[in-house]
Amino acid sequence: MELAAFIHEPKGAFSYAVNQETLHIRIKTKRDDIQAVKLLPIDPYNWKPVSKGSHVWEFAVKTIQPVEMKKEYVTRLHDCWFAEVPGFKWSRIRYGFILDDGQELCFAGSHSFIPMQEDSTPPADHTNYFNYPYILEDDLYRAPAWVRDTVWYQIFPDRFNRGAAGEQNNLLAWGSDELDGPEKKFGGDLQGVTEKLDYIRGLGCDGIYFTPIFESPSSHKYDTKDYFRIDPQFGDNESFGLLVEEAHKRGIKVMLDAVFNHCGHEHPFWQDVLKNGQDSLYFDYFYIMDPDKPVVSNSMAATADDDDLGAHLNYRTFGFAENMPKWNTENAEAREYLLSVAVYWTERYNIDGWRLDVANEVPHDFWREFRKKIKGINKEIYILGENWFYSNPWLQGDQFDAVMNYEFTAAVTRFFGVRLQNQERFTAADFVYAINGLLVSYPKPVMQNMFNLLDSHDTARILHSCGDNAELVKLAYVFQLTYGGSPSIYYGGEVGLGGDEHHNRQCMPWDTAKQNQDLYQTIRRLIELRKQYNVFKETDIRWLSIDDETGSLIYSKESQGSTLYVLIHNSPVAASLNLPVELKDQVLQDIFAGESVRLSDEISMEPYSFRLLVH
Ligand code: ARE
Repeated sequence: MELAAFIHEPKGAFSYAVNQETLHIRIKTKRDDIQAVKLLPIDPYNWKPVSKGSHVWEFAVKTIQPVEMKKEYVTRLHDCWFAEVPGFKWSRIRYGFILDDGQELCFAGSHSFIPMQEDSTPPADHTNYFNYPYILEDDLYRAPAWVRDTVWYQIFPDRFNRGAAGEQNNLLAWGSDELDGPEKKFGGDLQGVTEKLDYIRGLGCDGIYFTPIFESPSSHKYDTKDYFRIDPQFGDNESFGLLVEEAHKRGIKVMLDAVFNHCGHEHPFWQDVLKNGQDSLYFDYFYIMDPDKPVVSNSMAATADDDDLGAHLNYRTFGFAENMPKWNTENAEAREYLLSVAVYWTERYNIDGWRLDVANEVPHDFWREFRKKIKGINKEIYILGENWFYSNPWLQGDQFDAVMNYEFTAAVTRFFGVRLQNQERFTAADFVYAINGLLVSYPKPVMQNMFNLLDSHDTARILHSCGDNAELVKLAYVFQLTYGGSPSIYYGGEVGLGGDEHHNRQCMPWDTAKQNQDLYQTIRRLIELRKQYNVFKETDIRWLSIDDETGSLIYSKESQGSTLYVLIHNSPVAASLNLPVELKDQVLQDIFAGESVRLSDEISMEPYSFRLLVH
C-alpha cells in the first residue's frame, strides 16, 4: 500500500459542503493500489473514545473513474475516490479513512497512518481525524440557479453589427481588415446588437457577455476613460438601457466586463497624477514606484530593457502596458470609487452578470467587498472572474461564482485541435486525464457554473486551432455542449469565423454566403438538445471507451433516469468502434439524427463524426 500517495485535505476541493447536511469528500490514492475505501465520520463533541457502532458510520466510497483505460497509455498517477456523505444533524464532523488494498487495512488520519485488522476498533484519538468544523449556510458556495442553464454569446461590440453608428466618420469599411488593432474602429454598436437579439436567441443563446463598453480611446475599451458612460462610439447610457430591456424581453441575460485592475491613460484621475504628481488627490489611487521621481507615461521613454520590460516605468500597470496604470485597490477611496461603478450599473440597468478583468491580480478582499455589495443589490447576479488557471481560492463562496474555464479550453483545443509542429500528440487518454483532473479540481457545485469556452477575444478562434477543419470544430462543440457548466460561444464561431490570436476580432459576416451554415445548424441543434435534455448539464462523466488508435471517445452521463451516450470519433478515417457491453443489443434514440438505433457490439463511424444516443 503506497501511503505516500494518499492525498486529502478538509475544506477545499477535497472536502466541501453542498448544503448544511451534506458533505462531498474526495481522496486520491496511487493508481490501482487501493481496492476499497471506507469513511469513518465521528462527532467532534462526542468525546467518548471512538468505538465501533456507537457513533461511527461506514460509507462505501466509489471511484469516479471506473474506466477501462489502456494502462500503457495512461499517465494517470492516482485513483480518485468520492463520497457524498449525508445526514449531519449537528453540522460538524471529524473523519478518517480505512484503506483496503486487498491484503492489508490501514487507517488514514489527519496526521498518521495506523495499520488495522478487520475487527480493529477505530483509533480512539480524536485529534487524528480530519476536522470539518461546522457547516454554516453563510459559508456555503451558492451561485444563481439560472447560470447552469445558460448558453452565453460573447460579443466584441466594435466588430459585431452596425446599427446607428453608420453616420460616424473615421470608420473602416465593415470586414475590410483582418488584423486587429486598438485604433481600428469598424462601427459596431449597441443598436446593432439590439437589432440582432433575435439572431442570438435563434441560435439558442440566452446570455450575452459584452467585452468593455464604457468610454475608452481604443476599440477594445480595456483602457477605460469614464466608467460611468457608454462609449459614444457604441451609443449612450440610454441605448444600453433599451438593449437590456429588449434582451430581457427575450429571456437573454446581459453580463458586462468590469475592468477594475487598471484604467486607461485618459482617465481623469490618472491625468491628474501625471499633471500634479504627489500633489494630486489621486496619487495613492495608483502604485507609483518611486514617489520622488516624476511620473511620466509615454512610449517615447527609453526602450525597455529586454530583461525588464517595465524598466522605464515608474508605476505599476497591467502587464507592461504603460497606457493601463494599475489601480491601488488597497486604497480605501480608490476601492470606493470602483465599487460605486459596479453599484451604478447593477442598480440602474439591472444587469445580470459581471465578468472581472484580470481578476487574479486584484486583492481577494476587494472581491469579497464587491460580492457583498453587488449580491446585496441583486442576489441572482453572476460573478465571473477572468482567471486563466487554478482558481479555488476565489471560489469558496465569498468571491466569484465561477471563472472563465481556460483550463478546459486548453484541454479541448489540444485534443480536437491540430497537433502543432513539435507538440507531442495529445492522445484521447491524455485528454481524459486532463478532464478528470479538472473534474476533481473544483467542488461539483462550482463546476456546474464554470464558464466553459472554446475560444475568446484573447485566443485563437477554435476553427484556427482545429486547422480550419469545420468537422473537427463540430466535435469540439459537441464536447463543450455536452459538458456540465455554462458554455460560451464567441461571436462568429457559430458561422465558421477563423483566425489566430491576432486575427480573432474580425467583423461579423452577416452575408449568409460567407457563413458556414452547416456548422451553424449543428451548433444550433446541439444547443437545442442541451436545453431539452438536462443530462447534458450533468458534471459526472463515465468514460466507457478511450481509443488512441481510432481517436475516439465513448462516455456517458446520467440524470433523472436518463442516460446520454456520447460517441466522438476524432479521426480522419472511418472506423468501426467496439461498443461497451452495456450497449450491446440496446435500442437507443439517436437524438441528433432523430432516429432510433438498434446496437450490436460495434458501430461504424464516419470521419470526424459523433453520435448522441439516449436511453
Ligand atoms: C495588446 C495586443 C497584445 C500585446 C499587448 C501588449 O493585443 O498582443 O501583447 O497589447 O501590451 C487588452 C486588449 C489586448 C491588448 C491588452 C494590452 O484586448 O488586445 O493587448 O489590452 O493593451 C493575460 C492576463 C489576462 C489578459 C490577457 C491579455 O492574465 O487577464 O493577458 N486578458 C484581459 C482581457 C484582454 C485585455 C486585458 C486583460 C487588459 O481579456 O482582452 O487586453 O485589460 C497566456 C497567459 C495568460 C494571458 C493569456 C492571454 O495564457 O498565461 O496570463 O492572459 O496568455 O495573453
